[in-house]
Amino acid sequence: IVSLFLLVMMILVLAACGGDEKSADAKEVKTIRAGIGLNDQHPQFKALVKFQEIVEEKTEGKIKVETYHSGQLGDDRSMTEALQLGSQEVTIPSTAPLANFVPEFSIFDFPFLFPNEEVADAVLDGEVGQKFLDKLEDQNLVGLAYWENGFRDVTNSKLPIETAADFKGLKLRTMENELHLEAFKALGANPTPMALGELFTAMQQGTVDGQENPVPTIYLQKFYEVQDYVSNTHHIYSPFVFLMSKSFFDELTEDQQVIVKEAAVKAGKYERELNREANKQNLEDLKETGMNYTEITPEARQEMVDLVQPTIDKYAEQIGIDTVQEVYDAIEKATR
Ligand code: TF8
Repeated sequence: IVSLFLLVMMILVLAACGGDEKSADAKEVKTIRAGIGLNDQHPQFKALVKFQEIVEEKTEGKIKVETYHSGQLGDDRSMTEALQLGSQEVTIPSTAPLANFVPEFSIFDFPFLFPNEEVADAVLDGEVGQKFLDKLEDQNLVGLAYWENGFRDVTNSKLPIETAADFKGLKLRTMENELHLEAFKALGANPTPMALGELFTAMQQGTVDGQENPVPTIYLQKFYEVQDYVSNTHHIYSPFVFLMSKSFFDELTEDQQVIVKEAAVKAGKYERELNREANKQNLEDLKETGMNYTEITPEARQEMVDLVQPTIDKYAEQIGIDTVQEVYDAIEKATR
């Protein structure tokens, strides 16, 4: 009887230990709540579903991904804060609101920085891009990949914008980012920062005359219902950053960390592809809605470049000339 008792005890102790802690962790199912501001028609959401598929398949269901769109969990800024607190696991903001957490991210929002998407890909996916992602760790955030929001174009309800002079006095919504605010002041506009979720109503009620966003957003968020004019200013290339809460990331096993990282990169490649198709398709769609489309001449664009240059210089100094030069060098190298 004593030996039977010992045997039972041994089995119980072994069962309670269940091997080392890591494999105990691996048995439990973890849930990623992933939220974005745009709606479920946008390439960003379609690619988030791709991320979900890859992660759930590769982890054999050990990590579950719940997807939320249209700001159901909040806007870029509040969701990023939720990641810091560990009450949400994933969000994919533009770099502009992220600059409120890591100021250096403002550099990617320098007007007219990237000449085209391919150069942006090379710089962001390269060593320089990674250096910026590393800066997020101090903020309890992990940057897993760059996705694409894209080149931003101006829309409004007052007049076709052809030259810089047309910005004069225009009430323009900007993202919550100081550099954006100052750049539009330099162009002569009257900018107001606001979260994306408030924007449609603000345009509808005339609180603002216009806004600026990439074409897929203008079309898919139905801004054409309250805006008459769109110009291809392409004034800023807006990257997205795929963010994960660092406290959540640290709880994953090493294998799982590799899986989420690779899934974010792979889904990001897919997102960029979809987004570039959407850029072309949705511009045609916008014209079909009856929106008035204006192409900016090279001369008019150069005038805009000259007007925002002092703002760029000011922020370049704040960020640090060496850091800025590194980005400029990487752009030059990728452009050659
Ligand atoms: C903006 C941005 C947004 C995105 C989205 C909320 O204008 O371009 O559309 O950051 O994730 O606020």
